[in-house]
Amino acid sequence: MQLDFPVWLRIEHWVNVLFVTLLIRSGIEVLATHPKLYWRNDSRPGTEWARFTRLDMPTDKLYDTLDEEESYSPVLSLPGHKNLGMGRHWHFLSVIGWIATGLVYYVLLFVTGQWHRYVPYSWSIFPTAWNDLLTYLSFDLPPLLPGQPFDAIQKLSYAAVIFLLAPFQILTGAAQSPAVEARFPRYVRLWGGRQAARSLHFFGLLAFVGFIAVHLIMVGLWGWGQLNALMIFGRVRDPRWAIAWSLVIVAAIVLVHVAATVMALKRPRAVQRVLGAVVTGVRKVLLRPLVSKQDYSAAKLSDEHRVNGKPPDTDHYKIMAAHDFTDWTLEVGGLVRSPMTLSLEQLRELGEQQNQRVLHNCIQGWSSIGEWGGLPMRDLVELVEPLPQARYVCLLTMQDTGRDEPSAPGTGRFYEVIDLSLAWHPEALLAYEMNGAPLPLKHGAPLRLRLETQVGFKMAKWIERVEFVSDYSAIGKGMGGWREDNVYFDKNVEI
Ligand SMILES: Nc1nc2c(c(=O)[nH]1)N[C@H]1C(S)=C(S)[C@@H](COP(=O)(O)O)O[C@H]1N2
Ligand SMILES: [Mo]
Repeated sequence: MQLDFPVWLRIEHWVNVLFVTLLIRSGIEVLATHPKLYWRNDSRPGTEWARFTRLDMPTDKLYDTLDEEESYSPVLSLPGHKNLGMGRHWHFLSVIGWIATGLVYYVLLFVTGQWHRYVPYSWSIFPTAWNDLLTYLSFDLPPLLPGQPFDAIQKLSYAAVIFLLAPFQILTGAAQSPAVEARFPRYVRLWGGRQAARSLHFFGLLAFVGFIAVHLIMVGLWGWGQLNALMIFGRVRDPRWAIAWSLVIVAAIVLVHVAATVMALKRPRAVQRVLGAVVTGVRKVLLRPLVSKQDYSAAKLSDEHRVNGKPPDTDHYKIMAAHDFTDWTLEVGGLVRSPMTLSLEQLRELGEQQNQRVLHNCIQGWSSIGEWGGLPMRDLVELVEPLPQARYVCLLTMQDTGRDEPSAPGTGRFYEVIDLSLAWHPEALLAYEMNGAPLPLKHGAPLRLRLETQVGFKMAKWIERVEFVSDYSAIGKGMGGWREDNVYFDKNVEI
């Protein structure tokens, strides 16, 4: 009887344990930043079908989704304590590692013929599995399939995890990428929408946790030492050795988790730089080429578009608002041939107004659909004629976070830097209208950015200056935006 597991499979198994557990903990961190699940794309407050928070939001004043964030323990989430930026870096690094491991696994499974063990190829496995279940329920162990190391239930559950659950998590994960959603809106509809994909991704998490729990119990029942001997040495050996080695391996995995957590909490900038570089490399190849093709129908517009960030709390801003921003001006300068200062009126007359009905994706996980009207970025770029050295566009806002958002983990003027190449995208928009009316104050009046393949934080609101630059390392803390500087988000955020 061929019971042995080839060495590649044993290595794959333990590497997989590492990545899946990293994915689970970092995924919980991502969930913590908006611990509510919805079915509908508008993520309307109160319509969540599940919530993992006790925080209640005020009804009498403006709150934003940053106020809804939860702080979980580092034991549960990677790294815990409201560190979405770090959680995402670990999640995406692990996704890359996990998918790479999975691809190698699939290939080797079929090349070596091991697939026989994992792919059910006869219907008779179902009645056998039913009998096995009855055996388990009478607290007995069922027989193994002839010539195979598993019983029927085991075989079916491994097949389900390998060929259904893992692809399901990848597909529902991809359905949450704003770039994928912007380019393939129908694909997201296939899952029932952006929030349904997020909810399903959560079910996938539960399924993985459930599988791991049952798997561990079963290994315990069948004999921890015996089965670990097979998965570590590839053959039956003294179970005491296997138990010792299994503990060493588990300890090593725990050590990686502890190191990842401690690094994220103590050296977030280093983690951001190193992991961000890896993830950005992959993201730029896979997602950067995608261009938004969204055009939702008017009926799909969210009655209530969620908000992030609090408006400038100054008399100057309030007076401008009271005057419908007739005394506001936009400065456009930096590395351009023709710098200009534009009033709102002039900006409106500069080019033809473009309208787009699109899904907004906050990095925290909520979404809403809105219609935005304004001047395409490329019209402005063509007008001011950037010099050849210009590679980025920096959007400076009137919002001082220390003053306007005191609970924010940072101070200073909110700004964001985008790659100049993104400014040419057909749906890169300097919006002055929302849903057919002048931009509301909370959504960034008088001017905000729309960048439909990126997550929401890049779309600076309350803009007053647009600067073309060759380098952003001297702006703020040099990471390419206020959020990048202060909460360690990645600068390239197609997911
Ligand atoms: N100036 C400024 N712009 C900002 C923010 C902010 O805090 N300050 N938040 C960003 C984030 S995180 C998101 S999700 C979107 C939210 O846009 P909305 O409030 O119009 O939905 O604005 C972005 N623009
Ligand atoms: Mo956001």
